[in-house]
Parts: sequence; structure tokens; C-alpha cells
Amino acid sequence: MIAVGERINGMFNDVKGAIADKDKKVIQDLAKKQTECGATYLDVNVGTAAADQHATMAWLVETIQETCDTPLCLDSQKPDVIAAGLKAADTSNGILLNSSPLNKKSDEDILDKYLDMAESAGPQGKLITLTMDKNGVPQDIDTRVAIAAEIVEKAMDRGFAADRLFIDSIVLPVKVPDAQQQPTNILAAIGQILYLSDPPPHLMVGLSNLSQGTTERSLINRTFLAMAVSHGLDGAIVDVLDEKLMNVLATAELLMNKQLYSDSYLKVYSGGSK
Ligand code: THG
Repeated sequence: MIAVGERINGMFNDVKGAIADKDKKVIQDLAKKQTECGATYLDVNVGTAAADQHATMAWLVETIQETCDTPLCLDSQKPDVIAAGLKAADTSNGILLNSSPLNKKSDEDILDKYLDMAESAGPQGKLITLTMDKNGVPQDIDTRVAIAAEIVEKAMDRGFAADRLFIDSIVLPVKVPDAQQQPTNILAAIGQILYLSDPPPHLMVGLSNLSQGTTERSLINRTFLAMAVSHGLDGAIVDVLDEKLMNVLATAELLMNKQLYSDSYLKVYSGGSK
């Protein structure tokens, strides 16, 4: 399982404050802690408050790289903010770009821009794409799968290998009125997206979206994570500092026969497959 640590995101007050004060320590501590807790990649998202998103993305990348060499997951809906991060990034251990929809009303070719950047980072350059198009985020299973199919086709046409592609079926908060059908729709969608190509693309979600505004955040997150792993999920943007969640992740992978059992499997789990 690829576990992307979610904490370096301007959505969190401590990170927002660190960006405003140019306080490197807060960012570097989060980078080190998430790495110790098993993050495969560190998400880097400037949030919405930063005045200059390009400069902030570059500063976050440089600040993290001063203290650890965990590969980064550059997170922005704006291709030029990703480009600013990519310019500052050491991609020799890999890099994940996060994320592109199939297309947008204001930018028909946005997926090509993200694919170009992922390719420019070399064979370790990977890309998260969203099952989202110019009409927005679909709520049903079929449209999610249809958009994923178009994304996979486009990547194949360009010779971008499926194992460099992550499809994110977009998790929405379960607390939103009328959204309670969405988690099961996502499970069904990922089950079908797995069959779009052979080898299949990776399957990713931003897990913490699910529990926003609820009283049982960790419980809701880890329960859905186990369910999604059973349907083939092999990547997630998560709170890697949540030990219970990481233990569920290791156990779900064990029960899916993706991790070898040993009495100390929780201690040795590192997200790799057996
Ligand atoms: N898919 C992809 N990328 C993503 C997302 C996704 N990147 C961003 C986000 N979604 C994943 N990361 C987070 C990070 C934090 C939270 C949710 C998702 C979160 N934050 C607290 C909240 O809103 O309640 C912040 C408050 C705080 O504690 O300070 O829940 O889906 N590809």
C-alpha cells in the first residue's frame, strides 16, 4: 500500500501558521514524524491562505528536503503551482503529482499538462488523476468508471504506463446530506476500475475527506480503509500519525494476502507487498 502522509497541508492551522511565519521547524518536524510512521510519500499542499502559491510550494519542498529524503506528493489543482514545486524537487527517489481531472471547462487539456510534468520527472514520475471532468464530480458508479476509462486510455495512448497512474474516485464527507450512498459507490467503482487495464492502474483515495465534521473521525476513516483495501485499493492519502489507522492498514493487507504473516507483522509493516 502506498501511504501518502496528509499533514503538510495549509488546511491545518499549524502548517498555515508555519507558512505565514516561514517557520521551518514545524514543517520539518511533520516531515520527519510522518516518515517515521511509515509514509511512502509526503503530501505537500499550500492550502488557500498563502499569498504566493508558487513561492510557497517551492519553499515547502526545499524545507522538507533539507531534513528528509522521503519522496514528495505535490498537491495542487493548478498545474503551474505543481510546476513550481517540481522545479525545486529532488525527484531521484520518485515524485507523485496530485492531481488532475480528465478535463475542465476552463482547461480542456489539463490532463496532458500533468502527464507532461510526470513524464518530465523520469520513470519514477507518477500521477494521481481524479474521476472528475468538466461537469464536476460524478455521484454515481458508472460515470466514475467511464471517466477513469478515458483517463487510462489517454495515458496508454501516450505510453504512460498504468503503474505510474493512480485513479482517485473522490471520497466526499459522509456527513453531507444525501452522501451516505457514496462510500459504497466508491467501493463498486474501484472494483471495476481494476479491470480497465492489465496491469491495472493504482487505486487511490483521500481518506480523511470521508470523516470531515464527524465525531468519530479515526473510526470512520479506518473502517472504510479496510473495506476499500478489500476491494483493491492500494494507495491512500492518510493521517499516517494515526497509529490505529496504520495498524488497520497493515492488517487489511495481511488478510488480503499482500503481506506475509509473522507474529511481529505490525512492527515490520512498511507498506511494501510481500
Ligand atoms: N484526493 C487527492 N488529493 C487530496 C484529497 C483527495 N488532497 C487533499 C485532501 N483530499 C487529502 N488531505 C486531507 C487533509 C486534511 C483533511 C482532509 C484531507 C482534514 N483536515 C481537517 C478538517 O478539515 O477537518 C483540518 C482541520 C485541522 O485539524 O486543523 O480533514 O481526496 N488526490
